[in-house]
Amino acid sequence: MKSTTIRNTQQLLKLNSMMASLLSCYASQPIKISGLLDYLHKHLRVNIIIPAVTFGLVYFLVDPCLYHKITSFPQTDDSLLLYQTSPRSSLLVPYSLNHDTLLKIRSINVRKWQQLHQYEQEYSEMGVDRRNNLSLEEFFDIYDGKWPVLLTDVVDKWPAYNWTGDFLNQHYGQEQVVMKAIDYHLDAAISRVFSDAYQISGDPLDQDGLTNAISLAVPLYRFYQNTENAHPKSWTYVEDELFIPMRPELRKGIGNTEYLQEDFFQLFPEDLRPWNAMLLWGTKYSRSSLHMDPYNWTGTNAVIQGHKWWKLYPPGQDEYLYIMKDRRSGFPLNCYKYNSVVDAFDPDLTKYPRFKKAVSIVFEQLPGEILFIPSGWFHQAYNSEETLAISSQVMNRNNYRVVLEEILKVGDIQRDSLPSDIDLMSPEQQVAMHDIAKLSVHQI
Ligand SMILES: O=C(O)CCC(=O)C(=O)O
Repeated sequence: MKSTTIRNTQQLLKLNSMMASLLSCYASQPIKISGLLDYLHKHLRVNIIIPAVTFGLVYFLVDPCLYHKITSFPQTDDSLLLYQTSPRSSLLVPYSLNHDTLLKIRSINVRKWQQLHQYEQEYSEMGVDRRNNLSLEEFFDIYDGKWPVLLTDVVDKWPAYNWTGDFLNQHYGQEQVVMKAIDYHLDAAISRVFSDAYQISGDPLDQDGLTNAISLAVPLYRFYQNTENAHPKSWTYVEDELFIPMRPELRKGIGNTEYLQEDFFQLFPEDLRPWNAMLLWGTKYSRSSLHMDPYNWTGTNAVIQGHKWWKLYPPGQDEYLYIMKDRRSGFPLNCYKYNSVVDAFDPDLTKYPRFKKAVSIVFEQLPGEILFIPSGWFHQAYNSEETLAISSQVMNRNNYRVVLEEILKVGDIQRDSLPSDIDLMSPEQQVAMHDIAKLSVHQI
């Protein structure tokens, strides 16, 4: 037999992809090794035995079930997309996200992309990359579900990019919004200005790590009039999940982007889909709580105006983050929410000493940029000036398993009511087979 070595990247990658298919087949059906080798030999026209075995070993050493090639998705030219779901992660048993595994997948994909590019592409390992013109394939391989990224050429195409405070105030000034108000000293301007507002959350309290936080319903113009009065210990933040979704003319202002097009939440009946355009309009010094998103989805945050600072905590640090237990999100399906009692931008280290050990990546987000936050990452945003932004989320090939687990955790859908062959189905079928519609609507 003529022995040839693998000469170029394309061959290598093709073999890579075949090995991935082989592994996914391995999980579900017996393999006839001799037939398989004939097949590979015919198609690659090289002696693939040694490299194939080497690759097989490497894959098994990294993680025997890292790769699952899901054929039901549209494939790119060379069918190289590898997905991070595992054929052996049965929906019939609890699942937890493994950040180390995801980093291994990422680093293998980084090598692939470094080979594909003729130049050296640096991917950040301690910070966040700013990217434009990013292909969908590179997005799924390197970032989605694995590492945060800022995209700089998405938001500027949305009509919403032209929204201003004046525009919102002019058209919606009289409409009620949900607004968080913080007043550390209670005697500051804020408690006087909003003393007649409808209070949603009861007495001021230390809420989600923020001292003396109250949640109010106020006409938008009241917030707008008061934006200049912010103080480091006294500020306001419109955080309204429903304001945009309830106004189709505003909802339309948020353009489609290819990175969010695959969204399995759209398979849910409309009344069970999480609202997906949260209005975030905050004064200087305002901030979110430190939290991980409900459903553990991939979160997005598009800054229209202003600047945000972020602290993002890679998964696996729960012991340092002082996470509140048994809190529910209030979204349809009412999945758990995961909020910390620590304000990462002003932590009380005497009260929460373990927080010192938490490692985060810190960066600034500029107007016109959209941030993608992977499942499992705790995060907190701080508006260093008055800032207008919209957050959203997606459930796709890279996080659907994690999101389904969150839905199962709530317990409205019993795991043992799932069909026994659910693991053999495509992700879309699995999501639909949860039959969120029938199983939960009756019980909510
Ligand atoms: O911009 C912010 O305040 C953070 C919003 C956020 O983290 C979210 O919507 O999950």
